[in-house]
Amino acid sequence: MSKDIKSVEYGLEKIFEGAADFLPLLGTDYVEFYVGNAKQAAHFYKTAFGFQSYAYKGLETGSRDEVSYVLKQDKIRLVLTTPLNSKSPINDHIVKHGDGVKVIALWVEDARSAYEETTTRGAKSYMEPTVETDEHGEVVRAGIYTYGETVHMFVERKNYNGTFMPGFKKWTSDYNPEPVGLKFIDHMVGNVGWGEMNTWVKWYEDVMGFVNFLSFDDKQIHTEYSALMSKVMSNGNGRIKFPINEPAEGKKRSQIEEYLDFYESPGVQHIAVATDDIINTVSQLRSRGVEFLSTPPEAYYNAVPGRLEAYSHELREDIEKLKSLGIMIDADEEGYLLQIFTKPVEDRPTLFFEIIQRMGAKGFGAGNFKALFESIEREQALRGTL
Ligand code: TYF
Ligand code: FE
Repeated sequence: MSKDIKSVEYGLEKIFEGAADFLPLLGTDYVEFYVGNAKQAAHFYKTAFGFQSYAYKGLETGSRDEVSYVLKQDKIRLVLTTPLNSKSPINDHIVKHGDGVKVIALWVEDARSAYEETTTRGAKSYMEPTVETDEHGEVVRAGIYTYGETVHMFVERKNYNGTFMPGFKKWTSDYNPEPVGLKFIDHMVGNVGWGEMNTWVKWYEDVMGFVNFLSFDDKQIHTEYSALMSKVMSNGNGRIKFPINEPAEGKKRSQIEEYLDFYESPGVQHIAVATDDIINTVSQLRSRGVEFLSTPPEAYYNAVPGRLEAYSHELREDIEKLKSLGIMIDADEEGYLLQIFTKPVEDRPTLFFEIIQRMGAKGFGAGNFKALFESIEREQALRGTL
């Protein structure tokens, strides 16, 4: 694993050396999906993933062209948006990409400054600073484009104490499935085209002031059949982490290429959500019908104790339970991590979720890449896309 770590110490309080402070980010504010049927998507994320009803806008609130459901689980907010007529530009997004992530919203102190600092550094504007108000105060938002048609929205809410945002009403429902223990977004990964990874690495460095703190090349990320490259970008306080993947030549089709073919452009590949009890979270998700990639083979689990011993970490969880749920284990100097990946959550093989529990480790599961990618290839083979 090649590490160009420029940080003194990774952590919420420590600022990476070299990371610029012209764009202070407080965290992820929300993730907005454009979907074909927001009502049904909301039901799915409540029933299957344990999200809670939070806010709503639609015909009842005076929104004539689109409907949005906001779901919440601990710090995570998902917004599911669908058009109400054929004139909405949201239709074009859905026609081209299918259901997918349109907006990765970032929580800031000052949205005008965030817009100013990034657009003067070359960001393409999506939305100029816009103030929305209601009786609970004001929210200021501004947006810039990143890869593909994906957008970063800067959200300033220091003068707002209502539910979510002006234009939304609180959404209460009689149907409230239990949360499954999802806490916050650990990282969100973007897939970009052939030869474009370094362009986007530089974009995150120059425009957003991020640093590249981990890199994996195709010699590290490959199976017998396929390959990819990945670089992890982080902001200065480490709260926002965006790995960027690019396909690489292999004997067969890279999973990144498959994504690009079906999403028909670069876009968000996976959302990694953190839990502090992955055994319970994954048991719940499985019983609610969430589909995960096939379980790694016996040989994978046989190698786990050695991997942990190499770094003198003691596994606190029961390995038999992890194995029966298909959860993978990776270790590095600082600790270990537990992770598992869902199958794509729509019919196109595009967006999927990762469930992750960090036990000190700050990496991305490089030791699991081979088992993971072989599992993805088994799915690709079934789809005839390998
Ligand atoms: O975010 C990561 O880097 C890990 C591993 O196509 C990964 O979750 C990397 C590439 C990929 C799927 C998972
Ligand atoms: Fe990941």
